[in-house]
Amino acid sequence: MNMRLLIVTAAIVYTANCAIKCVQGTNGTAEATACATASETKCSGPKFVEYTGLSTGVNYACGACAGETAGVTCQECTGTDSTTGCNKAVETGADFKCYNWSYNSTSKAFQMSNTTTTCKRLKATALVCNMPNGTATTANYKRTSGCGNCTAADTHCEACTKDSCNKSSALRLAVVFVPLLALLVHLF
Ligand SMILES: *[C@@H]1O[C@H](CO)[C@@H](O)[C@H](O)[C@H]1NC(C)=O
Ligand SMILES: *[C@@H]1O[C@H](CO)[C@@H](O)[C@H](O)[C@H]1NC(C)=O
Ligand SMILES: *[C@@H]1O[C@H](CO)[C@@H](O)[C@H](O)[C@H]1NC(C)=O
Ligand SMILES: *[C@@H]1O[C@H](CO)[C@@H](O)[C@H](O)[C@H]1NC(C)=O
Ligand SMILES: *[C@@H]1O[C@H](CO)[C@@H](O)[C@H](O)[C@H]1NC(C)=O
Ligand SMILES: *[C@@H]1O[C@H](CO)[C@@H](O)[C@H](O)[C@H]1NC(C)=O
Ligand SMILES: CC(=O)N[C@H]1CO[C@H](CO)[C@@H](O)[C@@H]1O
Repeated sequence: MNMRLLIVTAAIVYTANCAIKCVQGTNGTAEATACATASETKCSGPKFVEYTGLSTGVNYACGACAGETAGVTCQECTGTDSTTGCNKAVETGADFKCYNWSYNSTSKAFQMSNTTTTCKRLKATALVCNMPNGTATTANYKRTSGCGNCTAADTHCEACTKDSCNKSSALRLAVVFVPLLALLVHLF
């Protein structure tokens, strides 16, 4: 066998084995493994939406996002032969909680949800809750979730940066006044 033939043969063998590696499975825990189809160029997986979390029902897989336009619940990337996988599970920061606010058309005012919602974030993302301000209407506060920042469209919106911080001011006043009242009652 001459040298040139050897190189060509080696190149063919190399190309044949050169399938990209993607994380595969229902969760992102597995190491990336070689794709069954050698011509595959993309990996895909569930999309992480800031403050909402990972989309459900989308698998980690070889190939482009199936059945939908990439970017809604699924995201794709260009594969390599690294066992890390370009579609590896994202690193998240600690969950936090916020109250939702919804408009009550009977009382004509925004009211706070009785329970908090768990908010999800990426590792480097700040903790933020939002709430309508005192003069907000459905036209200028359109958020349905208290998790995350105010958007530019929500002009009558305030944000705060502590866990469960976006409580109603009525509740806050009660917290301040009850001990004060108790003190006054005690004094007189
Ligand atoms: C992820 O999926 C694998 C394979 O289905 C399973 O063995 C493993 O327990 C799962 N891990 C988690 C954290 O759900
Ligand atoms: C809306 O406000 C009315 C009047 O204050 C109250 O009776 C009703 O329970 C509120 N609705 C909800 C869903 O909280
Ligand atoms: C919170 O709970 C009260 C009492 O159970 C109820 O009247 C009110 O409608 C609830 N608020 C919301 C936003 O669901
Ligand atoms: C709510 O925000 C708007 C826009 O910044 C402002 O004009 C309005 O005074 C605010 N209302 C309250 C009660 O802070
Ligand atoms: C808050 O809003 C989010 C998004 O609309 C929803 O998924 C969640 O169930 C709500 N939580 C509460 C406590 O109402
Ligand atoms: C959201 O709010 C946080 C905390 O104030 C801030 O650090 C971050 O830049 C804001 N993000 C956007 C997209 O405005
Ligand atoms: C209880 C509490 O801290 N509520 C906060 C909710 O968010 C608004 C907007 O920043 C703050 O002003 C409130 O203090």
